[in-house]
Amino acid sequence: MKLYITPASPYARIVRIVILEKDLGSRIEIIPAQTRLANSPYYRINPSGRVPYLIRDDGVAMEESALICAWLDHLDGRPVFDLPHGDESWEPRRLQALATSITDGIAVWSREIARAPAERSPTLLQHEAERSRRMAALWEIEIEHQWMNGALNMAQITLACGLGLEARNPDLQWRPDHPKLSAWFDRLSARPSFAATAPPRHQ
Ligand SMILES: N[C@@H](CCC(=O)N[C@@H](CS)C(=O)NCC(=O)O)C(=O)O
Repeated sequence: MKLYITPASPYARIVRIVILEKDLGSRIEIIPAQTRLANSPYYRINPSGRVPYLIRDDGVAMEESALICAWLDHLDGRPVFDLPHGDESWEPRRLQALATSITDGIAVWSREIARAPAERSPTLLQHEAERSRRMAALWEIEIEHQWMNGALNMAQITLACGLGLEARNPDLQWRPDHPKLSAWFDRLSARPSFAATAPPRHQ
């Protein structure tokens, strides 16, 4: 199989972590893609131009990190990232939504910072900076939830990949005033699958 990524993409990192956690590394070639570039040859492979993008052994291709992770998790018939059933699923689903929400905002912000200074929208930068501040304060409370502290799950992976964009965005300062979130993040970041996929630091 082939997985198209960019080294800094939090969504591609979510999939790369699942690949390592499920010990699928030898079955999947990781290929850096050239995204956000006019006429990139990558658009002939994936018309949306987005990563992550998985081309399966049967030639069928899929995008969207949550879908790719679920598919990979089920490959060996022993999924570990499925949610509990019935009423037990609401709390995990609520936390997953919150993790995706903060990650989406930080990803938009970090993408804006990657543009040429003259092309950046100050309104967008301020909007996302304020959103991330509010969401970090919320997560300082939610991080004590048992779902965020038990066996590794997709909400934990998603949140850590969003917060990990601090390496790309010097203005993303979610740590001050959030010691519990900070300690939780540092603990998870030490896991080999997280350490091996950490985004390159912004120069
Ligand atoms: N919801 C998607 C988001 C994927 C996404 O937005 N990827 C970004 C990189 S972080 C991308 O490929 N951007 C390229 C572009 O916008 O052209 C997922 O979870 O996979």
